[in-house]
Amino acid sequence: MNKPHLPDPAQLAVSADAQAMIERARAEGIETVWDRLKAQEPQCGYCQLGLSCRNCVMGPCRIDPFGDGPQKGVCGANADIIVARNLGRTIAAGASAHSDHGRDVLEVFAATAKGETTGYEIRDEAKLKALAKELGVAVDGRDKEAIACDLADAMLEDFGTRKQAISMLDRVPKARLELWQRIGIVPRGIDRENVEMLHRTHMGVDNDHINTVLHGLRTSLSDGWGGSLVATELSDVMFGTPRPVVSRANLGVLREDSVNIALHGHNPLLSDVIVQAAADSELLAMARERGAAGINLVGLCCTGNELQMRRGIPMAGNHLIQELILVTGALDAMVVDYQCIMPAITDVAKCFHTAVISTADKAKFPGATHISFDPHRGMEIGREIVRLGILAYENRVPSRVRLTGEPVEMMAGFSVEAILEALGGSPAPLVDAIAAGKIRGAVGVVGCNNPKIRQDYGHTLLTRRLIENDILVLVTGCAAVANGKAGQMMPQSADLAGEGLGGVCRALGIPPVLHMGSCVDNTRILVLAAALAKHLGVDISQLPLAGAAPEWYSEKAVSIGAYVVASGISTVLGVQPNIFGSPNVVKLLAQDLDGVVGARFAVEPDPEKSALWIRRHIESKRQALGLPAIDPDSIR
Ligand code: BF8
Ligand code: SF4
Repeated sequence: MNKPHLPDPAQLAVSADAQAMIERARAEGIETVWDRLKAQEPQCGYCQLGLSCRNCVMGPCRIDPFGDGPQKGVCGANADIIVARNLGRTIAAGASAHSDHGRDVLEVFAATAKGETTGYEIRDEAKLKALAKELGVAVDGRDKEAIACDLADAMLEDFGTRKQAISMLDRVPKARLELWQRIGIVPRGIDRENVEMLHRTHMGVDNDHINTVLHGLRTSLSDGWGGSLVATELSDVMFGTPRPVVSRANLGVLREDSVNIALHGHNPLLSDVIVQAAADSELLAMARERGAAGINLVGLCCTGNELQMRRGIPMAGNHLIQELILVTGALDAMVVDYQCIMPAITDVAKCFHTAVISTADKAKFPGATHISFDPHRGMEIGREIVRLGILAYENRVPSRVRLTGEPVEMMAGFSVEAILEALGGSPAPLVDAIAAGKIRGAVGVVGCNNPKIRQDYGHTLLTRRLIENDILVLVTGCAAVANGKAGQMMPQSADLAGEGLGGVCRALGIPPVLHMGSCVDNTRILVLAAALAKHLGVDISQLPLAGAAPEWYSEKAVSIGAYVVASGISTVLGVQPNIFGSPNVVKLLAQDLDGVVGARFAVEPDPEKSALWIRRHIESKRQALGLPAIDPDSIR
C-alpha cells in the first residue's frame, strides 16, 4: 500500500530517525499514523466543532454551524449545551485515565506496605514521612511499613465520596483555595467529580454551559491536585524521587548486538520491575547463549519518561515513534501497559519479528501476548517478560534491521526536590533571578505529538524561542522527549538561551529546559508554581508563568490544560479543541475565565506566534507585580 500522495518525511517529522523510518515504512507499504490520518480526511466538521451528540438514542444529533439546518438536538440541546457536555466528558475521560493510573500505583503501594508484593519497596522514606505528615498520619516511632499502611488508607479515601476536599490542597496558596471555594470548584473525591460529570452530561441534567464548564474545572482539579499527584508522589516513594541524570534519546538507542526491549505506556509499576529483572544474571546468560551482547531496555512515551528520570534508561522516542521503532526491525519486544498505545502497533509488529506483550488486564491488544500483571508476583512476571524478549531476539532477521545513527544526550530527573536542591534548598534564588529579570518567567511546555503537526516542530521551536528570550522552560511527557531529541536539554544547551537565563543555568549547571517527568508529573509543575506563589505571598495567577501544549492530542491533555488554567496559569494550545461550534463556550474559555480564575486558554498553531503571545503574557504579569518589564505591546 504505497502512499505517494503523502508529503516528504521531512515535512512530517523534525528528527532524522523518524524521517528515515517513515521513508522505509512507505517503501515497504507499511501503514502508519500519517497514512491513516490521510485516509480519514476530510474529517467530520460537526465533530471538529463539537456539534455532534450521541449521548442518547433519540439522536445522534448535530447542530448546523451555518444556521440553515437544525439548531437543536431532538431533546432541545443547543450548540452551547452540546459543546459543553462533550468538553465535560473529555475532561472526565482524561482525569479518569490519570487518576486510575494513580489508584493502581496506590494499590500496589498499599500491598507493598503489607509485605504482599515482590520487586517493590519503599525507597524514599523521607518523602513517605513528609506525605504522611501532610495527610495527618502519625510518623514518630513507627516503622515505614506501618506509616505506609495508614498513608495508603488515607489516600484511598481521596478517591471516595465521603470527603468535601481532597487531601493535598494545603499545597495550594490560600488565595487560590479561597477562590475555588467561592466559585464552588474545590475538588472533593476524585471518583466523585468524574462520576458527577458523567451524570451532569446525561440527557436532561446540566443544561447551563457555564455550570458544566465550571464542573469541568473541578473535575480536572481532582486530577491535577488528586489522582495525578497521588501517582507522582507514590511513584517517588516506591521508585525513588528523581535526581538529575544524563541519558540518551532517539531511535539510535537501539543496539544491533543486544536484545532490544521497549517499555511503552505510562505506569512505572511493571516497567520498574522489568529493569530489575533485566539485570538478572541468569537472564543475561540466556541472552548471551543466543548470541546477544546483553539486554538493552529502552523507553517510549511516559513509561519511558518514568524510567529515564529515575533509572537513566535511554529514551527511544515519543508518541509518533511508537510505530516507527517497529519499522527498524531491531526491536525484539514491545511491552505495553496502558494509555497512548496505538492499536495499530500489533499490525506493524506483524511486518517484523517483534513480540508485543500486553500486561494490563484493562488494556488488551488482540495480536499481542498477554501476561497479566500481578504485583504479588511482580519479580517473577518481570523475568518472564524479559525471557520472552530474549526468545523473540532469536527470530530477528539481521537483513531486516535498519539502525538510524547516534542518539542525542539529554538530562532528565528534575523533580521539585531536585530543582530546590540545585537552587541550594530554597526557591529564593529562582525568585530573585525572576525579580531581577534575568529569567523573565517560566513556561510548562507539555503534551503529545499529533500527526496533524510535523512531529516535534511545535515543541522544539516554541521552546527554543522561549529560552532565547530568557524564559525557563519546564517540560514533561512527549514535549520533553521532543526537546531531548533536539539537543536542547543538556547543561551546555545554556548556550541556546538568552544571556540572562543562560547565565543562571551555567552558574547552576542545569539546562534551560528542565525535564520534570511524565504527564502525571505535570503535578510537579503545579507544586513548584504553588511553592513560588507561597514564597512570594501571592496567588499563582499573579506569577509570570504560562502553559503550552503545542502538539496535544489526548483527553488527558484536556484535563491537564483545564487544571493548569483553573490553578491560575494561562495556557496556549497548538491544536484547536473541538469547541468552536459554540462561540459562548469559546468566549468563556478564552476570555471570561480570566475574570473568574485569573487565567484563560488561547489557541495558536504557529509556534512563533505562540512564543510572542507567551512573552507578552509574561511581561504583563511582570508589570502587574511591579517587576522590571518589557512593554508587552512592543513584543511582535
Ligand atoms: O501522557 S504526552 S501522547 S504519552 S498523553 Fe500520551 Fe500525550 Fe505523550 Fe504520556 Ni501525555
Ligand atoms: Fe440528541 Fe439530545 Fe440525545 Fe444528544 S442528548 S443525542 S442532542 S437527543
